[in-house]
Amino acid sequence: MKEIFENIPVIPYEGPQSKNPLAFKFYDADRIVMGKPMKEHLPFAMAWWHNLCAGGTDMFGRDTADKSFGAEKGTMEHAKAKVDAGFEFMKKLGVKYFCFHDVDLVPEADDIKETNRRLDEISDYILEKMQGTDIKCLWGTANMFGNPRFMNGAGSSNSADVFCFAAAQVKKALDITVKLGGRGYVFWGGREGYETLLNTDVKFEQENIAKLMHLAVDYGRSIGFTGDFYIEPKPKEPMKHQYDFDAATAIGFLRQYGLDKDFKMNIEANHATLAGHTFQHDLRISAINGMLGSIDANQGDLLLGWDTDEFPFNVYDATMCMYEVLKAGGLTGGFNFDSKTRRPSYTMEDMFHAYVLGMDTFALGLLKAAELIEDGRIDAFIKDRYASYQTGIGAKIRSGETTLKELAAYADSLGAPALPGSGRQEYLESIVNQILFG
Ligand code: XUL
Ligand code: CO
Repeated sequence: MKEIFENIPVIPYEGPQSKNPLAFKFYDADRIVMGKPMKEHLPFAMAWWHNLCAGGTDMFGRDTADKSFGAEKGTMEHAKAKVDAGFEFMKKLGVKYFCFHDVDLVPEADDIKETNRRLDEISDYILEKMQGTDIKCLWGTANMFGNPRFMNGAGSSNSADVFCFAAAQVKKALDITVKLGGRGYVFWGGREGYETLLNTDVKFEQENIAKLMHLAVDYGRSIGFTGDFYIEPKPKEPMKHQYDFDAATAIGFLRQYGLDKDFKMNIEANHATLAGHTFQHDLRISAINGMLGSIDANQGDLLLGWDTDEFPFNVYDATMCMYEVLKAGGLTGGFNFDSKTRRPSYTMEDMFHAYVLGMDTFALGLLKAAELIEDGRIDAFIKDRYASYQTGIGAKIRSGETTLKELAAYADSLGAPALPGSGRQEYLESIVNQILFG
């Protein structure tokens, strides 16, 4: 078969001194880090939508990038050309997973039965392509936000008919995910939120979202899906207020509706920052609740207030992300580049440069996070910071063997309490810099 990315070779690892734009400087797939090869720490995935579909259209202008891959857009030939392009792309980069929305794979027809027939056809083709490779599906999802019928949400729609369309899409997307051996299934609540409380019954809508998720779990388990379901929290955009605001909110929702055994979080960096958190914060909240499942790897721009989906470039953030991931014992999911090249980066080469950047950023993050952990100063500091709970009154508080009365008497006996130990933030930040650049 003729190559689509004709001038692009298989991307080699050449090391930090290399000036070759089409080589990895830090991502060395087989290098062992903390007992495991990098490629196992970093199961990277290609996002079908950004990489194979998005051409750079924004509110003010049309596509700059040509993603026709030699076929006429809107046809099944084009859908297949995207599969060809995607597999060539992943092979050349050593990316082992992909993620998709149903309508990334095929053009949506007017009739859902025809869309589903197209999905059957394309998933047969993808399965064929997967054979003889070690490329797998990380997760699938249904796009329940693009079609005008979802203007008021999917599970949260005021229309029961729309709810049924959402259910039909989830069912089919689950079928395809299972057919392709996907590790997970994502719910990103695209329009599951509201614009104004003047027309919205929040409780009713949230109950319905939970119902849709329960129906999905029941169906998924009945067809042999053993992976994790994920909620991908996001506070806003496209809706003014989205129900899955952040990890803490989504985890509370899952527990409230009895979904916490089947669901974990898919944390996207740019969504966490839109919620006013750091990426690391939402990873930590997920991890301490046993719900760190998967990651949408990208970054936002703090000067802009929207979901810019940039390729990860910030090594501090990647380091702190990998610090959380290593501490959590790894991901059951992976690192999906839910990232797009900037609109003026419109060539095929740019697609590769972007993945080289993203993969190298996370490889660096992994190396530096491992060094931080092996260095031990941060862990030792944190342990020491809470040392007053190891013995005496502190130990009694932890073990629950005390009363408010006893604590008050203890405070009385102290008179004026000593200040707690210094937080030493500047010292700790200098350790991070030393490890990053020393
Ligand atoms: C949107 C977003 C989605 C989800 C999947 O902000 O992140 O692409 O990852 O629906
Ligand atoms: Co995402």
